[in-house]
Amino acid sequence: MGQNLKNCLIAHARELGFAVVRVTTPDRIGEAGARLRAFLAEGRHGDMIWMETTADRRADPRVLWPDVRSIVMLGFNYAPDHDPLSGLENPLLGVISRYAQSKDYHDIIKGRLKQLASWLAREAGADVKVFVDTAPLMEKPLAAAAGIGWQGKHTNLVSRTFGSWLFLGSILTTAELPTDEPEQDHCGSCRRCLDACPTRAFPAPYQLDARRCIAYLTIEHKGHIAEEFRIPMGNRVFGCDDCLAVCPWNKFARVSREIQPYLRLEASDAPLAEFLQLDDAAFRKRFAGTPVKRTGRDRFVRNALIAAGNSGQPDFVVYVEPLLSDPSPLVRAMAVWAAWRLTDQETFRRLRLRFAGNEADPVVRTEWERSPRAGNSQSHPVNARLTTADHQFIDPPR
Ligand code: B12
Ligand code: SF4
Ligand code: SF4
Repeated sequence: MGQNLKNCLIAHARELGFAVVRVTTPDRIGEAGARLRAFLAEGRHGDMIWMETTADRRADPRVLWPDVRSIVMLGFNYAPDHDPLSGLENPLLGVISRYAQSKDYHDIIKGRLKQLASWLAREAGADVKVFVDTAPLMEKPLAAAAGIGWQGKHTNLVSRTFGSWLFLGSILTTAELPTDEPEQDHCGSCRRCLDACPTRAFPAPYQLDARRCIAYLTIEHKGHIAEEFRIPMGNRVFGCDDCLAVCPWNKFARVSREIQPYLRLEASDAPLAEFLQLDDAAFRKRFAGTPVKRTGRDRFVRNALIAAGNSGQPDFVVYVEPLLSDPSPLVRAMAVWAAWRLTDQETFRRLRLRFAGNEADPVVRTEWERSPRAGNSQSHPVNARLTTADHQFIDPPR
């Protein structure tokens, strides 16, 4: 009976567009809870305080729901039809991570999960709860325990059939379903993802310091972005795909048909000039229903200004200049940095004379105190890798 039910569940999940579905139990995430605590103790979650406050539930799904007996883990394929890193070499573009170039994946998956869970509840006469990154669960260790893939050295789940491009979702249930075996680690001696990271966010293989990750800096981080990360960010304005995209297991991935109807042209890589001109209303209109809306306009324009500063295109000053008097200090600070990177000494002095006197915000004032640069930004091409000449940098162990 259990296996029949599971077979029907798998068939039903496939009809709903899920690429893979496997089952585990809540007690199988091994070291993950302890490693989460170590991650939090090191402060690697930065200002994602919600990770701290929900740690007990994350570390053990039975704390979240004591009655849970089985966890159905599902993967939704979003493999791109082109190299997601192709925009990085064009300094006129702002690059948006592949996962954010469609309708918000929570919205794509949630309805399907609910349908599947209702079916399961009916057939099994069991209780169910549905989650897609919406509850304090450790989805990657659960997916690894269910055998969807393994956590690669970049910490994301890698699948032998879908590479790095799976969104994860889960159904918790009181039904006792037959479980699947975990997948083994197939990273071997490869370290491509570790070497590809522009900000050296991996203190060791299989560990991420979120505070250094461009996904965190551009999406989650609400404050000013520290100077050491600005040049390595290149023209990435929302998220980052570098460690995912270089994984050799992606060669087995099949371009996702399921994501096609949800792709949103307005959220694809686009001219930085457009991003720099967004006001609040235009931002909300452009990114409604996509993950990008999460940052709000000010943080997004902050990111776009960093990309402009890295562009080596003095022409961008025409878009940067109006932002020197933007109401948001986050925006003004990065406008000063971008102007400093893009202009010659005389122009920067002129701008400072015009704008710095009215500046009340201490952080923005500090940005204005920079010595004008000799020469212009041509010496810093877009996506230059970090060099000691650019920054004082504390090198994490490799
Ligand atoms: C917080 C979070 C982030 C944070 C922190 C990421 C992180 N790696 O922790 C930030 C904002 C940086 C982020 C970025 C991204 N995220 Co995110 N994120 C999450 C979230 C909400 C929680 C992850 C978590 O629990 N982290 C805490 C750490 C401690 O857990 P962990 O990563 O599993 O850590 C393991 C390893 O470090 C390892 N470990 C630690 N020490 C040691 C030592 C040894 C010896 C070994 C072997 C292992 C080991 O064990 C830990 C426990 O398993 C999940 C959704 C969810 N609810 O699970 C999505 C999720 C992980 N994110 C996702 C995605 C897509 C991304 C991005 C790709 C988005 C983008 N393109 O910009 C990037 C990828 C960056 C990266 N390299 O991880 C997907 C990943 C899908 C997949 N196939 O894995 C998830 C699952 C959301 C979803 N439902 O699809 N994310
Ligand atoms: S998402 Fe980008 S910045 Fe973050 S760990 Fe991966 S390569 Fe590094
Ligand atoms: S790039 Fe290499 S080391 Fe990184 S996850 Fe893929 S196989 Fe593992």
